[in-house]
Amino acid sequence: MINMRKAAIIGCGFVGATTAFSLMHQGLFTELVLIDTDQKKAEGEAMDLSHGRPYVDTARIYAGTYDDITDCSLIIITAGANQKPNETRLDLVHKNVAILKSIIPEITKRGCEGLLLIVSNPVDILTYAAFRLSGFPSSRVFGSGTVLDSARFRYLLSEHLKVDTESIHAFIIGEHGDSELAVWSGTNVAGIPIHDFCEFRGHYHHTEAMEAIYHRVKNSAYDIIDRKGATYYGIAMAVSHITESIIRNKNSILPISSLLTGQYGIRDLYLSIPTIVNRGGAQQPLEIPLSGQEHLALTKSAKTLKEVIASLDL
Ligand code: 6V0
Repeated sequence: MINMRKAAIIGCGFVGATTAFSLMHQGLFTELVLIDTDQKKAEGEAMDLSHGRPYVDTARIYAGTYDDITDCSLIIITAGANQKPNETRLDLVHKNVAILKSIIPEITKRGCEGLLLIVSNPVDILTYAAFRLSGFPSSRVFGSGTVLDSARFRYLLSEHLKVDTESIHAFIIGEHGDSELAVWSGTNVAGIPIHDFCEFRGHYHHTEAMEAIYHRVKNSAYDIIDRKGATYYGIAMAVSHITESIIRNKNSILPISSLLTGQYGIRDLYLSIPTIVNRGGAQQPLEIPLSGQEHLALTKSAKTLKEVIASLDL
């Protein structure tokens, strides 16, 4: 039996602990289990977080074991090495696939029926690995994908145009990584195509502005890691946002990493395209319109990921 108000976080480093903090504030769960190979770290985080319980409408939060997760509705995996300066996400692949191979059997052998949300990097490859290793249907296995990148994109556009992020409709799709792309052709502000809106706001150098914004989005993690060693607040809020869509059964359209089954001519690969998300997980990856150039960039992104997957023993 699944308990919709119970979730687990596996990996209690920067991202896991910050995600727990963010989820506590949302009040979606009555029970939150923290698991880490470093049991003392998980205990310390659970103790620290629990001391805030009088101030939030949440959750018993505790350091647990895999036996505690059998009835969880959602298992968030944030275990694994993070990027060091000058490392790409793809550099982490072998270390983190090995870690995933130790985690997934612990989940499957307990007959857990919850959803798996993968956050560890390289997230698209690890989500594919989790799908293959778990044998779960693809709707139950998905990654945080480019939800964070799309938030970064909307934030930068909102600063550029001086309008609320909520009025900006824009997606980053493809790999959560160096080959991701901005869907400029569909970007709009309150339904007004982006270039027209830019001109309303006095911006006319579209090519330069698009280049600059895209590069800031793509390099955000490098820029943050360079300054503070890791990124975690933004991703924690992105994970909470995805979680809310699941638990509140919202049918939100989010660019999570989901299994492509022929969309854009790509199949048997996880990458991010806008997908309907609800209580059942990743319901329907949507083939949104792309320009010819964007389609080409997506195909290239897919090729990069396929090459990495081909080098793995899954
Ligand atoms: P961290 O602070 O080093 O924490 C990793 C944690 O995982 C540590 O506490 C480890 O003890 C634990 N761990 C390692 N192996 C296992 C295991 N087998 N079972 C349980 N726990 C284990 O890293 P941080 O929290 O900064 O990053 C975690 C992962 O998230 C990395 O792969 C990052 O690259 C990735 N990120 C993903 C983002 C995204 O947008 N998808 C964004 C930021 C980071």
